[in-house]
Order: sequence, then C-alpha cells, then structure tokens
Amino acid sequence: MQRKDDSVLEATKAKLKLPPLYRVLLLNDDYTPMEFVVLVLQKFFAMTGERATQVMLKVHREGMGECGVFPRDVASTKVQQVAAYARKYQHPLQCVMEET
Ligand code: TYC
Repeated sequence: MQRKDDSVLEATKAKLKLPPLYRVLLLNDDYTPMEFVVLVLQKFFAMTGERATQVMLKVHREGMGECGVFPRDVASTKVQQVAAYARKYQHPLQCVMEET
C-alpha cells in the first residue's frame, strides 16, 4: 500500500501451514500370527474385519502396508499402542511412521 510519506508497506499474507501428516506402516515378519495382525488393525485403526484382512495380506505379501495417515501425535500414539500390545503378547510385530 502507498502511504502519504511515499513509503511502501508490503502487504503481508499470513501463510498458515497445515500440520504435517504421517503414514503409519505395519511391517511383515515371519512369526506374528495373521489373526493377531487382523485384531490389531481392527482395535487400533478401526478397520472392519474384511478391510483388516486385506491390509494384513498386503503386508504379508509385500513386506509392508499402510494402516492410515494421521497428524504426528496421533500417529505416534498408534505406533506406541501397537508396540505395547505386540509386546504384551510377545509377538515381534513392528509398526513405524513416516512423514507423507
Ligand atoms: N507373515 C506373518 C505370518 O505368516 C503374518 C503377518 C502379517 C505378520 C502382517 C506381520 O505385519 C504383519 N504369520
């Protein structure tokens, strides 16, 4: 904008950045039972049995698969919940998060 004294004030636009999102991934292993993985996906990622089975089979065949995309704190909590639950039942199931 042009002021009376000829100085120029730059118009500044507040750039509101959306918070980064994180992909939560489940990793395959040779020991965790398939039914346990399906249970985890239902319990912590609110999947139906059918969807959980599809994701579990994808992880089993391809080595990893996506459980969902969340803000950082939510993703981090889910990773910790899966780790604690797997540990409780002594399964080596691994869950990780990565920025999208
Ligand atoms: N590969 C496991 C088995 O054959 C099943 C499995 C699937 C394990 C997905 C982990 O994230 C996983 N029992």
